[in-house]
Amino acid sequence: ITRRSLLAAAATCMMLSPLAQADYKAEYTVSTVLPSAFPWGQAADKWVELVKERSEGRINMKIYSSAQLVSGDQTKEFSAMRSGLIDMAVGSTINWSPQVVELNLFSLPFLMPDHKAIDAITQGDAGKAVFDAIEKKGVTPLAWGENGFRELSNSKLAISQPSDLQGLKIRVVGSPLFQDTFSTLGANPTQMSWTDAKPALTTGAVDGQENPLSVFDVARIDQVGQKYLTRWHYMADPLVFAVSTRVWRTFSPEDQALLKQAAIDAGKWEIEKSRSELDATLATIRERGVEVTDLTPEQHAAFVEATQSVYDTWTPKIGADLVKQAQDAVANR
Ligand code: X2X
Repeated sequence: ITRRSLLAAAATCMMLSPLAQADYKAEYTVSTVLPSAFPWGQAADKWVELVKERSEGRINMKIYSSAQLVSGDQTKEFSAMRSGLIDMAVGSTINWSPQVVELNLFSLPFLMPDHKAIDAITQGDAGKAVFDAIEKKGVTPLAWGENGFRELSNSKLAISQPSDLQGLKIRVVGSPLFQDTFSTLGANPTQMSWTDAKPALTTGAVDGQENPLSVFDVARIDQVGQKYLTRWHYMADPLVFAVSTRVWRTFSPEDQALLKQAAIDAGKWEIEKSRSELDATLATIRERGVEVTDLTPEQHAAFVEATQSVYDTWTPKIGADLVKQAQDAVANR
């Protein structure tokens, strides 16, 4: 290596990022499953924008949506972040739950009846315990966002009681917990990625799926034969803004604080925005001819009762203390 080529290399580095610290990357990868048309993608957009602005262009992040950094396999996102293949992510608790068993907390059926219940968990001691669990696995969590309450759609019938699910093939993703929830209701759950979900609905390989209203709306799930939608609010998946801990350690304390505060602000903004859009989204879905079913308190209670076995199986895995902490937070909200 000549002195001249070293100088040339140094000059190139400086041209790429004149103000960056020596060990900073010119660009950091940010993984998401859903792109900018969805609240999830908008949460990531906001984070990137705030960081760029507040760091005056020193820290640049680039979003790779549709879980493309893990070839569409959203359940591999966490492992890829842990190993440093992905620098950062705005990810769903569902997709990370295969690696962080505590994240199954949010998938326990009917644990969280409303938005206040979600906040009581994420903003309290249970939320801190969940963040500790993520941290122990080599990823640094910074803030919460929201994918939303997941409602059940299908192509066959209006579902208002557990027996209506008998024999229905339902697409699920993430954790074996979902196999248990839908099996105990008499359905046939099939695990597949989001990339495969719409084609499977189109061909009728599956009869139904569950996702937040915003996802049903923006992805036009009504156009793939999903005529019935039951607003059963059986669970909600928060989003987590996070950085691979290997990457996190390379930032100065000031920039760590900057990244974290930007994530908190972006998450708050996205949670408020997505909640405020729910009524309009529901109206749009109805206008498209989808039959929407709301449960009576009795029907709701029947679903709660029918899924109790999921708690028996999963409470010991998630941690009895954490489940109790979350239930107390919900009760005292
Ligand atoms: O795959 C899904 O259903 C989605 C997009 O909601 C998640 O990534 C959890």
